[in-house]
Amino acid sequence: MSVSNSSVTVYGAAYSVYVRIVRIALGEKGVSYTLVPVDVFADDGLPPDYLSRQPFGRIPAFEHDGFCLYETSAITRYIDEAFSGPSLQPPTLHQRARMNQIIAMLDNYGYVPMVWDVYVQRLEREAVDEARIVAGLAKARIFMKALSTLIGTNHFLAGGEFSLADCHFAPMLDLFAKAPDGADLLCEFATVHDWWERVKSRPSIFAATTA
Ligand SMILES: N[C@@H](CCC(=O)N[C@@H](CS)C(=O)NCC(=O)O)C(=O)O
Repeated sequence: MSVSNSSVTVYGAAYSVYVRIVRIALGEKGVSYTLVPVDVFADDGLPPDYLSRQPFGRIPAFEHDGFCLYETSAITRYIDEAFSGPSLQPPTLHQRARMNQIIAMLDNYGYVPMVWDVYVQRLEREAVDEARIVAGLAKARIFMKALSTLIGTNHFLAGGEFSLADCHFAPMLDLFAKAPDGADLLCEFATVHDWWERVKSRPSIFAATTA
């Protein structure tokens, strides 16, 4: 189905990994949208009505012509299917399964070690918890090894075309590689390193990660 993109709204903050994932998917599809600022870490808390959009208090939330949605994986699949433009889900059953596997791995095993344990601790905290960084790097190494195996000789994460898995990983790796510890670990995994070199200046990724 392809429907009008007359009114698309993303609720969240430009710094957020998960908001960036949604913005990359919208960028790939060429969909214009409004970003309504919601700072989930603001001292005065969330806007009073925000929990009606996202009951768990996370960002992003999404609305398209009155249809409201939360959970980034659901949002990006909706974006891919609702709007015309290049498909962000691979054509074959096995590649789609691989894409979904990588997205689940990122949510469950990649995000916290790479972003919270390494990037945030190293670059966003005055009192750095070195033990947490060491533990995060160990988990990130397991993740990178598993991901390298899955990428194999693919040009993109789930096959020959850019997919929702690439949208999902880019903002996490962008932050991870900003930390010197993360950049060093990335250099140990040539497959992932080379993928990042290929995609990091892609317009949708560059726009979302420098916003
Ligand atoms: N399962 C959510 C996760 C979103 C998420 O964790 N967003 C972060 C910002 S990148 C957040 O809202 N964190 C607030 C918190 O942990 O309290 C999704 O897929 O949308």
